[in-house]
Amino acid sequence: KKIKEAELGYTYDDFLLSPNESWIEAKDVNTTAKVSKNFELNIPIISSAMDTVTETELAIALAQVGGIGVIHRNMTLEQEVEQVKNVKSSGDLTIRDVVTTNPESSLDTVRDLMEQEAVSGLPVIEDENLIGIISKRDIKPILASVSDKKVKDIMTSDVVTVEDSISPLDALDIAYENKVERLPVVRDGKLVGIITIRDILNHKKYPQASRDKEGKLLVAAATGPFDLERAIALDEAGADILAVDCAHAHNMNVVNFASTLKDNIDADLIVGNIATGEAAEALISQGIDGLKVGIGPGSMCTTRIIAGVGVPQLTAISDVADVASKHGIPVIADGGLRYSGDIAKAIAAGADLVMLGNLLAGTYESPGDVVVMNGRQYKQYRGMGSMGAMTGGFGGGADRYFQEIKGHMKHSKLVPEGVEGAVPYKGMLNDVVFQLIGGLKASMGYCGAKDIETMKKVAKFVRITSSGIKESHPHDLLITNESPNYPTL
Ligand code: RVP
Repeated sequence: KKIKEAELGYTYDDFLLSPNESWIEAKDVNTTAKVSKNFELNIPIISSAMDTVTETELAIALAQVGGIGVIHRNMTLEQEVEQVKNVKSSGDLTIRDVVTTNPESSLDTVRDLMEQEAVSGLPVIEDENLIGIISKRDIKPILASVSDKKVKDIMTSDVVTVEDSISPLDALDIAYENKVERLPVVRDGKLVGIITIRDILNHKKYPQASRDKEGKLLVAAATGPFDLERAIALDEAGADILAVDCAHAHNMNVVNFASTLKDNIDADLIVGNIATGEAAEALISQGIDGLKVGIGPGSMCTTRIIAGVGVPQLTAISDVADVASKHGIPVIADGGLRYSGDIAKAIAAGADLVMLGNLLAGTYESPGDVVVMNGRQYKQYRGMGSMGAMTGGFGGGADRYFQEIKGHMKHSKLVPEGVEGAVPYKGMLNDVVFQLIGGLKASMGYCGAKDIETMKKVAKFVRITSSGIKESHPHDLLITNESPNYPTL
């Protein structure tokens, strides 16, 4: 009876999306998606918290193009805090560590300081207050002649300053209007930083970037299901979102601890992974801000083989989304995505966005070096439940799978649920993301969906057979020129 009553579970290859009547062009669709209660992204992509996927560099690159990275936790608390801070400060329009001078300084000293620090202007500070600004241009003609003038004699005292909360566009307007290259940022007469035109223009290079209210890049960070200390430290370091990283978040100890974590942080809290509507209900009742779905679909995951447990991913997404949508909680489809078409199917099944491991591993910005095998370039990609990740880091792999690493523990005492491998080197992340989002937009055009919410509503699935899959992939030819969005391993 148990077997007879068992439901069929479906995944990406079991369906295609049916083309709909459409009044929308791919180029006009809006891919804005909610990642958690309080944060929205311009593209529906979040990177996996894995030690071969997300550290500072990838988190910055992904936030610049409109997604968000989750810094992994297979490192010490201090290292993870440092990485979060690095992402936050990288996107800050305001330079906060400013080199300054004082009114009594000699011009020789100022020139040397400018050269040493490679800056062309210095704010002048007296009794902690900003009283002027001096630039290389001001001192050059004077230094050509013998002079005993001091900073106070030639500085500009009528300084154009701005507030901390200024937008890049307003800052640019003010800089142009006043013909100045740098704008000191002042709070109660005191200097808190400086904005330069160069930084404003750099900022404008990434119009899609995911930013907080102060203009800094958004970043998420992984924490253990019971690691309150790490959660608080990451929150204080400025992480916008914390992601509880756990293989089975319907474990009731994890569920119960979620509200303790939530009560102790300002950041939004995403919890996962789950694969059923009941798990979604349980976690939502704890006040969490986002859910992560996926038990076993990951490309390097062996949970379904080792434990025999999991739910094919489209069924899991759909079951969780049915519950989450009633409460307005975003759903992240985590793992198993191989092509841009899978992203479209995940959203059509009810996900708000996708979490990518494999598709972002192997980019220039992912951790690790490129290796060459048989004349092709690869980068390492391994599961956080693999033997290497559980023993090679700081336990961030092991406790995800409720396993404990003790000093004397040998490999033979751990039961891995993931494998270690390599993926082809893919080049720069923004090129990879461009293809993925291009494919999603094409799909939304076919389905007649102007935005993600509409895609969830109007996209229709058609069930296919193994012949359908065969027909879908390129067939009956030898691929002679690999396509950037259809890699062959
Ligand atoms: P994929 O993108 O298919 O490579 O899957 C990535 C996801 O797999 C991660 O976001 C995580 O949820 C899951 N994962 C990570 N490690 C392991 C494992 O060792 N089993 N699984």
